[in-house]
Amino acid sequence: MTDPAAAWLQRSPAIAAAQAAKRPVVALESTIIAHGMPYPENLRTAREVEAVVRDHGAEPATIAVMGGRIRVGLADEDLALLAQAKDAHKVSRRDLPAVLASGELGATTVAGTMICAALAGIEVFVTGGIGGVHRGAGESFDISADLQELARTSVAVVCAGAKSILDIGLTLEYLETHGVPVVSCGQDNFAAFYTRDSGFAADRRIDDAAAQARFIRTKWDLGLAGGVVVSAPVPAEAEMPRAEIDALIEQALADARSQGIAGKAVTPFLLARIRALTGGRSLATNIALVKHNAEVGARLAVALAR
Ligand code: PSU
Ligand code: MN
Repeated sequence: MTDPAAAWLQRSPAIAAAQAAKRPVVALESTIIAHGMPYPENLRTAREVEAVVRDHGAEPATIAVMGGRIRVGLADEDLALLAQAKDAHKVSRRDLPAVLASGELGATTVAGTMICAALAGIEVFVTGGIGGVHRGAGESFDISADLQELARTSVAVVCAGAKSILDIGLTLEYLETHGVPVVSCGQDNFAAFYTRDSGFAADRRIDDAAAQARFIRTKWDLGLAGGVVVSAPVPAEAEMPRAEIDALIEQALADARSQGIAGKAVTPFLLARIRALTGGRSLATNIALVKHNAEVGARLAVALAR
């Protein structure tokens, strides 16, 4: 039996070679490039993050939907195209078949990238922050599809926690309900993206990559499908002051409400608004944390490949 999904996947030569040699590979998302950061910082960051993964012994596979294929591993000109595209779809589970079938350009979210990584046999994925339960979700029902994906798709997701544009407590409750372990690396508490400490404990602290790999392999050996969240706090020197960022997040949330922003537009709107309100300082923090996550993720991929 041939796998019908294989026809939709296209690996770069570097990724095909790495996988044939059983070398470690780290998946990277593309929504952060197309919708999460402005040009040209997005392109520079995408290149730098790939370099960090390579420097730590793994092959980076940035994932996007291009020309009717799930592209696993992008050439530099593809990264440049994505970074400047005005018309890239934001591709989560719901959007993937339509964007693929139509041949349009798609940037994959955490959920979308997890699906594609799993199809391509990649176990580790590095991002900035995961989506979660939005504040006020009791009314809006706005819960990121990232959480459902973590519940079902077996990929380890390295992130700097979740932003406090979200309800972090409810996000952790949701992950617990769905059996998704949250491992913290370097501290006891779950990280809060722009700041190191969310004030909420992770399930477990595991600093060492080999021990993280042993834990994750055990979960999957037992047939417990689904992801694992690996939270790594932003490096202290790049952290934003908590009181300042919290106030700006409140303002961004109020702006989203008054402008009637809904659905998949909410997260990109809030990111852009926070960037403007911080005069770009949130972007520097964002870049620093993604690069740090790339290091943590590459070490984990190396350990899992042993
Ligand atoms: N958080 C960030 N930067 C991002 C995202 C989240 O700090 O770019 C993106 C990720 O791709 C994530 C998506 O999967 O936003 C979540 O969107 P939503 O809330 O619509 O599910
Ligand atoms: Mn949403």
